[in-house]
Amino acid sequence: MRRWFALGIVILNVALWPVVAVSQQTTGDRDVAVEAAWARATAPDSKTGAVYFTLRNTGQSRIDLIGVRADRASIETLHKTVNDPQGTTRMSATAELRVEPGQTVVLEPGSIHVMLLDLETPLIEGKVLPLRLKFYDGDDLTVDVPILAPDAEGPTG
Ligand SMILES: [Cu+2]
Repeated sequence: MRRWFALGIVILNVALWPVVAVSQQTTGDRDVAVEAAWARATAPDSKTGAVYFTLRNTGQSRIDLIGVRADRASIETLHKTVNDPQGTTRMSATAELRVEPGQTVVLEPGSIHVMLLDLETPLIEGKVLPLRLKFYDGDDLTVDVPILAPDAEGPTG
């Protein structure tokens, strides 16, 4: 009995790895669209990864993204890449991401991204990483993030 149960879990896990080109989801009481989510595959020995997506506010009220969670990382933060006057590129943590009604925020390389630290397993090309987004009003949203090639520049090219 227990063995069959375990097998069921394995089949369910396989079913949860769909090939998703674009993630677009909307929550119930408010309009949040997460589009074009993607991540680069990571090297086998790498403990860090980054996730990018477009966050669109199609509703009437402000959206505050206050947290992100991925099961395979122990720390997830919102980062912003900045170039200081000396020409050094640094990443700094951003506590939240605010999107006003009608606005769109694009997370992309060299700019805002979700930083995954202390990854338990590498991000493998062709797989999908479920990422939970937590909003200030208590809503959360799970996005299936397609993992692209290590040198990918985005979901379309
Ligand atoms: Cu970062």
